[in-house]
Amino acid sequence: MTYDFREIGKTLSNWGRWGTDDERGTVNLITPERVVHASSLVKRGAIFDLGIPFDGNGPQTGGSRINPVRLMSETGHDQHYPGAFHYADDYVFMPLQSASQWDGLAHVFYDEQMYNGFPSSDVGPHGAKHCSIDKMAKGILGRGVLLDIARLRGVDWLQAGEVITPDDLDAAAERQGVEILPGDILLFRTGWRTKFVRDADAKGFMEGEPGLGLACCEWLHRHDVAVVASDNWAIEALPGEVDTELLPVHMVLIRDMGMTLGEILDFDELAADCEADGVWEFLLAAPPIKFTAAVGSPINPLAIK
Ligand code: UVW
Repeated sequence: MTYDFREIGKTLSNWGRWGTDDERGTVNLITPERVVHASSLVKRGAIFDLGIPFDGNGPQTGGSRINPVRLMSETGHDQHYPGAFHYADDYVFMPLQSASQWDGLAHVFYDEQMYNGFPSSDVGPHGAKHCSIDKMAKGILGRGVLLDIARLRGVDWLQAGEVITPDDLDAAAERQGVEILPGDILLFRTGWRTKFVRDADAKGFMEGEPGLGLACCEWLHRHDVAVVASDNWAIEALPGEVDTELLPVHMVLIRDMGMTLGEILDFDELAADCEADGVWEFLLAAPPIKFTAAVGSPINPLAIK
């Protein structure tokens, strides 16, 4: 199939929708009313940790992205303070994009423009002048909905390059008896993280992946989804549908629609619980760390039912 991602992006553009100076994009759809509603979804006090461990066993294979490296600057030994006091300190060296993370709105651009028409030259060695992740400091929290595409297809995981369509998203919502509402944080499970946990094959995890096809951009726009996140590393199917473009879904969602993307999450425990109790909606709390001028952020996402 031939896709003109620029044409799709133009049709679905949210530039100007929240003002010409907006730097938050579809996160604006999480209104105070939606937050109040999301908080009402906490019924049992059950908390699900959707983050992957920040350590050397992650899926990164090197090159521009490595797994987090943590070093001890103080171990508490050989310290001689007055009285009984000892302390330990550590620090971390890591790409902000190496484990569970938000892709911010300055992370991806094309034709010299990023979301809302800000020039891509705003991003340089010192970071991003506009659309940096710290602009999301008061997010990202709202009604989360999990669509389990792997369960829909009756497999442990989808295969690399397997494209998820709008019909799949509708079919998963119907099977699960859940409705997508404006301002939702949509999580979709491909099983790709499940495969990584089972195989510990970082190269296989990063070489390709199942994920959204370009047609899902219109679906996300039509449902006024605020944020989308997955258990794969780039949201979209790889290899993708456009031979000549690396990540066309990224370009439409981030640059044209102003949508923050969540990557490399782990939904397995949550999905099993949702399958057991039939409740696929919850409060989702995943604020970014407000690194000034950064284009993304690690997250510790929690689903609360
Ligand atoms: C790129 O955008 C290059 O990758 P990711 O979506 O994993 O951050």
